Amino acid sequence: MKFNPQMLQIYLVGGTQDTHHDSYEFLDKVEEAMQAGITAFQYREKDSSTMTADARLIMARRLVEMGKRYSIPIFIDDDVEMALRVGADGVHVGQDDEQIHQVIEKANGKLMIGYSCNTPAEIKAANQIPEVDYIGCGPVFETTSKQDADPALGLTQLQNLTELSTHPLVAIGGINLDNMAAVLKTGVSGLSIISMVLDSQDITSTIQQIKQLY
Ligand code: TZP
Ligand code: MG
Repeated sequence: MKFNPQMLQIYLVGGTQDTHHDSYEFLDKVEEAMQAGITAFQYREKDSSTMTADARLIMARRLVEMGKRYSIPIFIDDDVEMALRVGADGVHVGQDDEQIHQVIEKANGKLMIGYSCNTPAEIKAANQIPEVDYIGCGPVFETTSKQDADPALGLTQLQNLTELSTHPLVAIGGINLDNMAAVLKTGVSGLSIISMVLDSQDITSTIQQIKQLY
């Protein structure tokens, strides 16, 4: 699948740690979100999770199959080998993960590339890498979904980073129904979210509300 910035509009991120380590609940919620109209999904299974490497691989394959059914791109967090193995559409790489140039080389043009940046220096460095498709930027606000999250950027700094970046940017971290419109006004291409969707009592209605921003 070829990258298009519209894919960033409603970009759901998650793993079983976001549904109390319940794989069935996780798959059901992701499927409801796909039906309701998310524009991309990233499988992010964290170390705190109880899943084995085999179980993660099986989960990734199911998500890729689900993504195909709904024509929604699937990114794998921080594991280019797994992304290639399961036929995912892309890989997302953080600053502390495998070196971006190494990931790009391994992906060999077969995967879309997302890269986390949250300082001006990181954004400028990413501007020099044409293979990067989008930048994930955050946390914008405080979040409980990432244990090693950096301090919150706030909207002004997010807007500065958006203006500095030549790649499209997706905002992440603490985005909810009350602040999402303000986040979008900074000029980002989309909203990346975990708990607003995966903790919602009504995922379909939550996604309908996000859709109305566009
Ligand atoms: N990276 C920066 S913040 C974050 C990640 C993965 C977690 C975002 O989760 P939530 O629940 O949308 O705040
Ligand atoms: Mg990572």
